[in-house]
Amino acid sequence: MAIKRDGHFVTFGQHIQEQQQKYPNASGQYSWLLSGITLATKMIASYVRRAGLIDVWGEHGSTNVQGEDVKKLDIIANDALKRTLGYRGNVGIIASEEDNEPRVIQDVTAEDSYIIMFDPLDGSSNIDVNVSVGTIFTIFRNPKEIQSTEKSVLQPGSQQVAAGYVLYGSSTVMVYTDGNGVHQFTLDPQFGAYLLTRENMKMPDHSGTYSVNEAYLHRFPEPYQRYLHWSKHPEGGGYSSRYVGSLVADFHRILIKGGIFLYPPTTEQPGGKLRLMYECNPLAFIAEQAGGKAVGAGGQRIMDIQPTDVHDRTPLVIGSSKNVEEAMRFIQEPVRV
Ligand code: AFP
Repeated sequence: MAIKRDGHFVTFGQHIQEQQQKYPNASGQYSWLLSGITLATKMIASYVRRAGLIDVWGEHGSTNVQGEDVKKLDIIANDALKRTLGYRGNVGIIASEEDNEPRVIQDVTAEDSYIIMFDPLDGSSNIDVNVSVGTIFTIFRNPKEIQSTEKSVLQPGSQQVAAGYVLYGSSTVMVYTDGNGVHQFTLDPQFGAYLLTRENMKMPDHSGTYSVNEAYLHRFPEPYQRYLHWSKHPEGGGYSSRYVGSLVADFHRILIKGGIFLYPPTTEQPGGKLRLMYECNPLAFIAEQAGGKAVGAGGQRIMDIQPTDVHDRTPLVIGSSKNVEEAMRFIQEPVRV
């Protein structure tokens, strides 16, 4: 149910304004930027909802910088975000998982200028079979000193100002944090607004569910194999498993019900598959704000990893704090394959 305050729904915009009132010097520029994200994700949601009726299923016929086949909806989602954010005066740099290079929108060095990074449509191989997909975004401050684009963008996740995702699922929900807790907003298609539906979300600290592409078990380093064997064995964890294959959907379930998601190193991709900056950092920020944990190779905190390239990848273990700690007892040297 949408949460009411003084008998009224709380829109995402109102929530941001309430937050900003805590900072008397806030210029309002930040909420202007966020309105670009909400507008773009409403546009994407409207396409997702009509998939099958309009021509958005299938391949676009190109491959992206990651060498993956690009779907028509990937392009639509990427364009929607770049268009809406490109016109926001306070956006300095935009970096998209789908694009080769970050794009400098304007050379802004003012204090309230931002770098936005996004995965426009995560899980896009699930679109054609009507399974949930999502948009993930993260926001950094543009460093005031004039630097190269690369240097400005390559900030560790601990520097994130805010992060969030939109899950186009049974309803469209946006989960957001700016370091003051995690809040969920649900898109009301009648009002055309995101309304507050969960406040100060906390992840259960343990659950008996793990999420991993277990078909790749033989490609994982041995400690991961041992952990997964223990997890399902009746004399070990005795856990159940769920795997959607859209990170946002798998993570959202864990945020609400608890559990653990793993994308380990594999023999083919010893550095992991998931992108540090577009996928792992934003979800790590949300997980930690909700009381969970997110670690990469060797158990390093995801948000402490210094990126060397905007398209860096990392192994990921994320979820309820006790589940992640439990997994880490098995996974001592995860990069050895
Ligand atoms: P796509 O966007 O190509 O569908 O990839 C989705 C994803 O990046 C992430 O959302 C999933 O968790 C992960 O890849 C699934 O990867 P596997 O298909 O290798 O399990």
